[in-house]
Amino acid sequence: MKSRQAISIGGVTLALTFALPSYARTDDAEINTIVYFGDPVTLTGPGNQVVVPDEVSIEKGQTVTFVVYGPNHGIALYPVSSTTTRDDITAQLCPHDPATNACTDPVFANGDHTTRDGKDNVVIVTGTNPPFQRVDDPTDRLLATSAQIDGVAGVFLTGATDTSPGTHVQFRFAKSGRYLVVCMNRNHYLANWMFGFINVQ
Ligand SMILES: [Cu+2]
Repeated sequence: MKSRQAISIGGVTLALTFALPSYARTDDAEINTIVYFGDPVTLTGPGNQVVVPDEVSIEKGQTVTFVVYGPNHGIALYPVSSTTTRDDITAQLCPHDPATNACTDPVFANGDHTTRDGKDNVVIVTGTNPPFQRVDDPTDRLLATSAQIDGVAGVFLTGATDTSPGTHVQFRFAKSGRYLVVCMNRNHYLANWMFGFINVQ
């Protein structure tokens, strides 16, 4: 959108053109926070399987855009208690070798695992794989990008590479609270701890 304003200076009329931001509606002061879903620098392997930053705070009504980097990610979002810590979650995921930071149990991601929040409320029950190919518990979930329908698992998102853009998933947080965002790829979440938090105040 452009607005034109005519100004007369010394008998000479200048037509000035002002370029405005390219949003569809410029009267809304939209505040958006970007969270990288997959490390934007390390594009493959376990090093990619992180949420950056892994904790953000926004105001109620604002949006987060998850900018996907790297392959085979799916996004799921769950409310959790305000007291839930990162350690609360990782204690329920595959133990990591302190030296290599790698999951110590190669079949962990296919097992049935429950994630509870800081108040001990059940947030996610994964079931086993097979048949459940994703981290895909719909209970109280706000968003899922790669859900399984009957036996068919939804595809993962297209992640950006060095030369091509990826998926941008934008979500508006209408209610205050603390939210857990996890990767729906069982190996990414359960073995490699791909999750983060969004605080909405
Ligand atoms: Cu992932």
